Amino acid sequence: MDSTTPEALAGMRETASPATLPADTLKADILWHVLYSLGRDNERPDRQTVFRALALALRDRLVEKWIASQRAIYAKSSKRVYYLSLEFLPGPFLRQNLIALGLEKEARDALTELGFTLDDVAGEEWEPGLGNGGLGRLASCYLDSMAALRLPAYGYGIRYAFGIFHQLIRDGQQVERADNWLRGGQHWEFERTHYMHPVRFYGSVREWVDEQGRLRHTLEGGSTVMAMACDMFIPGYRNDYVLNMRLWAAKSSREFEFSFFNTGDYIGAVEKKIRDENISMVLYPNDEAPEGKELRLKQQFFLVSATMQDIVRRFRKKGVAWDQFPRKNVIHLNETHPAVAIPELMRLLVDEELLPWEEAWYICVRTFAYTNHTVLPEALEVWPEELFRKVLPRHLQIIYEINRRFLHDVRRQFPHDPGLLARVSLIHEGEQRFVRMSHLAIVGSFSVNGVSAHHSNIIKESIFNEFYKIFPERFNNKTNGITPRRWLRQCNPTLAWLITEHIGTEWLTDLEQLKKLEPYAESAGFQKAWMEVRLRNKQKLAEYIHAKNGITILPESLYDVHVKRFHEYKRQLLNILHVITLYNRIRRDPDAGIVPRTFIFGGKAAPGYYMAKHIIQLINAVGYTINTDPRVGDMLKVVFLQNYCVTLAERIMPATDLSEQISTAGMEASGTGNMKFALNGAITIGTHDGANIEMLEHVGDENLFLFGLLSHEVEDLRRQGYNPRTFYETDSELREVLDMISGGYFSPGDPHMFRDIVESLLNHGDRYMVLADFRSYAYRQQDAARAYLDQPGWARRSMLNTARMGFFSSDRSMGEYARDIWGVEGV
Ligand code: RUG
Repeated sequence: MDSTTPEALAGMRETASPATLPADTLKADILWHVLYSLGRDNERPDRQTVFRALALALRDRLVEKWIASQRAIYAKSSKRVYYLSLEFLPGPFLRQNLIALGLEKEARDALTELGFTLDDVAGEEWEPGLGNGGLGRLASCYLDSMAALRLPAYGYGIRYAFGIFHQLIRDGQQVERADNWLRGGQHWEFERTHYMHPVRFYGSVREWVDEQGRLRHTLEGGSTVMAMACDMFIPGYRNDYVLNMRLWAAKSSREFEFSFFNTGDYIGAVEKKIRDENISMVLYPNDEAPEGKELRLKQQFFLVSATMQDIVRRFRKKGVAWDQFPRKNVIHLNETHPAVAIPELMRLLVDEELLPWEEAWYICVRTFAYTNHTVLPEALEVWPEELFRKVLPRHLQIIYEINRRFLHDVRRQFPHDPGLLARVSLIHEGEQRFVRMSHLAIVGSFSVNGVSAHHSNIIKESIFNEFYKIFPERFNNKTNGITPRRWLRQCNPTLAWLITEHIGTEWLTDLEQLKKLEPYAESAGFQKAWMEVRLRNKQKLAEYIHAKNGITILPESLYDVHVKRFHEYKRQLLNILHVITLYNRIRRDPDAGIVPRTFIFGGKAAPGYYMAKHIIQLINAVGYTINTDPRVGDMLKVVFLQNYCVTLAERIMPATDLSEQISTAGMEASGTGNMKFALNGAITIGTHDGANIEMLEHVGDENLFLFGLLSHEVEDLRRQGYNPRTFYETDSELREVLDMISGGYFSPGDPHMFRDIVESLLNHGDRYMVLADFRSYAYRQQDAARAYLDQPGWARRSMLNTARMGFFSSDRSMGEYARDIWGVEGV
């Protein structure tokens, strides 16, 4: 057998860890589940049925290991980590679970006997899109690493019935379709239909004095929804350790009321039930710009309330005093979205446990830790006070009390800066009042971290500078990371095998081991093997593109890839301006010696984000013009792959030559796509932003193409009065490109179609400094093209990128969180 095939890879070192169940058992289990769990004839099950049965057979194994892991945590009485996130983006589970359990080869064998291939069966899985992008995907990488490190951790989120929308491209435009990921049933999870917590919204607060003369608060009225636990298991890599990702689904409390069936208004009662269950119906599709919608606030509290009840229930079992709570629990807030957990814990301690405020607050600020993921002002979450009061009246009171005490302390600490109080207040005062969730999260947490060194500095120096002065000890950095199990071993099995053949398997759990590849970077034989694997990956992507988009691309061309959410700060627009520049050079001189390139775009725009959707349309229009222009031929192709998601990312990462990470400096908190590409041997063209800067430090500037303004230059330019028109007037290539877009070159049927894009650049301030960075980007692109012509040189750069990405493992990130923030160790 060819040793570089995925089949061979599946067998690699499987004997090193306990693959306890031989193939016939797995096969027997599949057939058993086909018959008894799915109720189908198991003589000739179809592919979807086999997928479901295999998932169930694996879930059996996962649950056994999960029980054992839970027992170990109890036995050690470990401090527990609760990771709260409104989003998780796990991607398909099948291959990950097989790899982690060491059952890939057995599964292949069992499926072969049943007349299927693993690829076919894996293709039946519909990934849960329970996140928008980077933030949710990071949470899933972190769960994988927590399991790998055997941390006593739990992930908590919401089981949205509809995840991030399914994107179609119709006539070049984004069209959104509902993502009904549960329609075929869910085979990885356990729905705990008898395991529910009540969650209370609305109502009014009654104040009263108890027999001991204490002022008490009771929420009266309002409505209650039940939170039902749905558990999904996250196995550690070959370590028999399994974590639980507990997702809450909303169930109407009316179902549990006798009167529900007795009511005179039966239909009305059913309508109310449906309204209650709407809470977990759909994920909000906004990345970076939250909307102040009531349902969203209810979702946040729904997650928080159910989770806090779970945590408290588990803590109570220990029978220790409340002051031990922070020693036994740490609650991590993934962004401010679950920050209402802070007043909720206060409410539990003060209103229900009757602890004095000071004691309760002492517990609170030793329990919570908060990660910030953005510096975009519009992404910092605020809630209209009125809305907050309506949905969570008691919590608003508590926030006011937290604020009163906090401002009192600030006044004492900084008596000579009266304006400071308004700036740091948890409440924004103005025509309308808003609750500032980031201020709440900082004041209520013992740790506040950014997600790259650069971003953490920006936090300290600008957006949260005043909090940094008040609480300097709270601020720290934890650079993001990605799991090498999914983002190399799973998505790029042939490269993973080539690496393993040379340096062994340790890199799978200690990514710094990839450094051992460095000496091979100069070896002609290894370079050849490396580039062969890469070419094969590129061929596969070419086949996929041909099948999906009907476009034929050259696998030997430079694959220049820009996949991520569409947002103006991520500057897909800058990329397409450069594409048009190349097009013009070819039009002027077809023999100009342009390196053949395939530009690949992918990503979703928030449905209400006009400009982002318009840029998608422009890219498709430019693509159509270029791909059908006979003068261009194979020299340039532009492809937009619809519905970018984890599954698609797994196809794209291994086949990319050049990775576009070109956000305006100072705006991308970290990025994690940048890491996935580089780990798979792509070379980055990027700005001095987010984690790109640390990647540069690790891979070396000869192996990464950096360009553009630095963050402080962006700020300076803005302060001095940035005039994008000067760039238009002085750069003839740029002018030609912009004139073509606004003149209707790419939209002959509607010449005005893209005029507002050019307007936004020339006449509305070019907020993201696309024009200011255009020329240095175009130069750097030329450097990249020249470098690509030297294939051995490119091979060396590619290998060194992979070899030097050890730092960017999420195992490293999680290790740092565990040691520096959480104070927990592996079980
Ligand atoms: O935009 C950020 C990325 O830079 C970052 O890598 C990722 C994970 O830390 O989080 C993204 N993000 C930020 N997604 N949503 C937000 C704001 O809520």
